[in-house]
Amino acid sequence: MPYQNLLLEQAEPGLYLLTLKRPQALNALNAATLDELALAVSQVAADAAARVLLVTGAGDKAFVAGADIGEMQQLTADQARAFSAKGMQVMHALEALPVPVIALVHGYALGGGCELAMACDWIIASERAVFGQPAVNLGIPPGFGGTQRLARLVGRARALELVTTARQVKAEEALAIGLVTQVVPVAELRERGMAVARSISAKAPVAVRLAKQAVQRGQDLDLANACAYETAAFALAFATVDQQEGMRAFLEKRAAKFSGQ
Ligand code: CO8
Repeated sequence: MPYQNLLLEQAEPGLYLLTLKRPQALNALNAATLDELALAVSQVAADAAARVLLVTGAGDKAFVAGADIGEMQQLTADQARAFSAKGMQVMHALEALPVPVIALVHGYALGGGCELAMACDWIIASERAVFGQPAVNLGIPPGFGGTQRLARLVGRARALELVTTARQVKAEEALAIGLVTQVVPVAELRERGMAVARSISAKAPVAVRLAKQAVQRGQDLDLANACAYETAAFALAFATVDQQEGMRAFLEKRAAKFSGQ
């Protein structure tokens, strides 16, 4: 699939790597990039053999430096609503992918870039990563889900502090507040992401998908219904060949060979 503003490759079978690539604007998200992102996400969604998606930014300076300010400047309120809705749709689609999605953030992840990273299932950051929601500096609030996903990740008070002050957060603080799950040296970021992706792809694929769904759906439910959802997912796994294989392999003291069935 020919993309202008991103690269979608299978680094290894089932392991997709999506790289945002608009060097002239530090990979900022314009409407065309959001359209391509939507297409790329649907391409991964359509591949039953997909196991993990890694999302990163090209160049050494930025993951994504936000929504494209040049493009946003002239928007009317109606156009701004449509632009926000388009961004929201892409973030939802990314989040709804059945496989784990991991953001690899090596530089600036600001505004829409931070929102994109937060729409991934988790974030691995390099020591040079910088996060922030600077939209209020531009006279707007966040518009791609930042107010909501940030609050869910780091809590209401911290989210409010960050979106109202536009304060930037470096990698170590991002780790301390739960915005990222680990911080690694810059040179190791991609390999660390690949290592995590390989470890996931060695597990039973249906179980991984069921686990992701249960965590995600459960967050929007009360505890009793969320646990009922988990029970349903757990039961479903017992209809798979891989459940038989996984347990048999344990009892036979050998490594499991999962087929995805
Ligand atoms: N949009 C467009 N162009 C950008 C953006 C951006 N977000 N960020 C950087 N660029 C461009 C710069 O204009 C510059 O272009 P040029 O070389 O032609 O002058 C080039 O990228 C390099 O940037 P800098 O020279 O500024 O690089 P520095 O290393 O000096 O600074 C920073 C790097 C700190 C990342 C700086 O570029 C910066 O502050 N960028 C803007 C960050 C920002 O405010 N992002 C948030 C935007 S708001 C948002 O994302 C809300 C999303 C929801 C919107 C919904 C709308 C309806």
